[in-house]
Amino acid sequence: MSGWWKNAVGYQIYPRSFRDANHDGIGDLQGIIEKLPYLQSLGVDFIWLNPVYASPNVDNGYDISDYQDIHPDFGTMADFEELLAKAHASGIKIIMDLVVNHTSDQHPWFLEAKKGKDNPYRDYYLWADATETKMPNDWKSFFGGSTWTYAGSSQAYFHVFAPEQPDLNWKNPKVREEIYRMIRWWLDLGIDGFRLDAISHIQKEPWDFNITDNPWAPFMNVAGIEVYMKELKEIFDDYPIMTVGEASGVSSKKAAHWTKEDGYLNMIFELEHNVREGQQGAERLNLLGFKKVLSRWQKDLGANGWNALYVENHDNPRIASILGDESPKSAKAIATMYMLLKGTPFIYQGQEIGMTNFAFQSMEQIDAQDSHKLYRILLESGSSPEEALRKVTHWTRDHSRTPLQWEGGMYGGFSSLLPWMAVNDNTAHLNIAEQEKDEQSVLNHYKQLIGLRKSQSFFSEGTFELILKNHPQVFAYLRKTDTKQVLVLANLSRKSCQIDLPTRVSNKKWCLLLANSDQPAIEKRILMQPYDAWVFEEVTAAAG
Ligand code: ISL
Ligand code: CA
Repeated sequence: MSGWWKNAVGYQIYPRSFRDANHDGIGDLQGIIEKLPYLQSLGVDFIWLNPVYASPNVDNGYDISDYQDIHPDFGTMADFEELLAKAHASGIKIIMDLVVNHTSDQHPWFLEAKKGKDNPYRDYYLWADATETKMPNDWKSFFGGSTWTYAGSSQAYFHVFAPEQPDLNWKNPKVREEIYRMIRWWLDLGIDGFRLDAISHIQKEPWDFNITDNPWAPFMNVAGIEVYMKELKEIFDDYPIMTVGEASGVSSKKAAHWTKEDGYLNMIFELEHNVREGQQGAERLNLLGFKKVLSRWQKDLGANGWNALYVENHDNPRIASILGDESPKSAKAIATMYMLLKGTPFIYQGQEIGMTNFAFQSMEQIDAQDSHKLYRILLESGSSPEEALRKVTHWTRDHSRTPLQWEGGMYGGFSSLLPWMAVNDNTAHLNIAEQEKDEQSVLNHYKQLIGLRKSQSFFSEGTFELILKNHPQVFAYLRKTDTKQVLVLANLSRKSCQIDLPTRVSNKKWCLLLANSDQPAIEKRILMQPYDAWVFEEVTAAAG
C-alpha cells in the first residue's frame, strides 16, 4: 500500500515568522489562512506546522504548557479549525508537531511534580538524588550545561534540552496513557499526521551509564524505545495519516526498520548531513560529506523504508548561504539536487525563493535561547565578545526564523509593524512577489521541480544510484525504473570543474528536462560552471 505521502511535497511553516494577519508583529494562524492560495499555487500537498500550542516560549513553542490549546499569539482553537478546514478545501493536508519528549516547566503536570517527592505527578518526570552542587551524573544537554537542574528536596530533574523543558518519564504508563489520549484527540480533530519532535530521546540509559565517546549516547535511540514506538504505531495505524520522526541517533540501517512498510513511522528526518567544514564562525557545509550521508540514506532506505528529504528547517541556517553562494543560480542547483532524490521532499518557508542568512550585528537581535547559552559559554571559556558573537551568529538557527519575505515593502509584507524578529534588508529585491513575476526565478524553478515530481510516480518509485562518488564539487546521480532513466548533475561549488561521466552514461542519448543554465550535450567529459544543475532523461527507442 503506498501512502498519499509517497507522491507528496511538503512545506514547513514556522508560524511565528510566516505572516502576521492581525498586525501585532507575530505570525499567526489567520496569516496562514490568508496565504493558502500561495501555497496552492506553489503546488505543495501538505504543511508541517511548527508548534502553535500554549507555551511560555522559552524554546519558541517546543516547551508546551497545554497540548490542547493554541497560544494566543497564534490565535484560538477556532482559528486552527478554520485553517484545517480551509487547507483541506484547498487540497492541502496539515501535519502537526508532536513534542512529547518533554513539556514546559509551566505545564500543570510539572507544577504538581515539583511540589514534592510524594506528589502523584512526581513520576511523570525524571528525578534523581542530588545536592545544589552535585548532580546525579555528568551528562550534557544539547543546549549546553548539565542535563540536570536541582529543584529542592535533595533531588534534581532531568532535561535533554533547556531546564524549562523537563523530560517526560516514558517508563511511566500513566504518562504514555495521557500522551496517547492527547494524540488521539488531535487525530480525531482531523489533522493529517505528525512530525515527532526529538522522538529518539524518549528512552534514557540508567543514570550510572558510562559515557565513552558520544556524549549524547545515554539518550539517543536507547534500547527499550521500540516498546513505545510500537504503542505509537498502534494509534497511528488507526488513521489515514503520515508520520515523520525527527530521530537523530537512528542510523540509516536502523531507519529502514523504523520506516519499512509496517514500521513505526512512515519516514524519518536524518540529522547527519550537516557535515561542516571550516573554523567555528566561518563554517560551511562540506559537500563530499553532505552527499555521502544523503547517498547512504538513499541506499539504505532504497528498497525498504522511506526518506524525508530536506535541506533547510527552523533549526539551521539558510542553505543558500552555507552551501550556495546566495545567488539564485546556486539556490536552484541545491533545489534540483535534493528535490529529485527518492523520498518525500520538504520545503522550509523562504527556501523556495532562496532566502539567505541574516547579518546579525549583536546578540540583542538573537532570539534562540540555545544561541544565547552558547554565547555565554564562549565568553566564559575566554572568547572576546566580538569573537563569541561571530561564532554564534554564523550558524544560529535564527537565520531561518526571520520573517518570510512576501514583498519588497516595509517589513517585507510580513506585517505592518515592527516584527518580533528583524526582516532581512534584502527583501527589497528577494521576495515572493518579485519572483512570482519572474519566469527565471528560484520560486519558478521550485514550481517546475514540484511539477516534474508530481506529474509522474517515477521519482517516488525509481532507484537511486550515485555516480562521480568522490567528486568534491559535483553531486551526480541516476534515478531508474525498468523503462526510464533520469540523470541529475549538480555542481554545488563556486568553482567550475570538469566531470568525466562513466561510459555507461555518456554512451546513451539524453534529452534535457530542466536546467538552471545553458547546458552542453552529454559527452564523456563535460565542463560545469559554478552551480550548474541539469536534469536529463534518457532517450530510448520506446520513448521514440
Ligand atoms: O540537537 C540535536 C543534535 O545536536 C538533535 O539530536 C536534537 O534531537 C534536535 O536538535 C531536536 O530538535 C527539536 O527539538 C528541540 C527544539 O529546540 C528544536 O527546534 C526541534 O527541532 C527541543 O524540542
Ligand atoms: Ca499576529
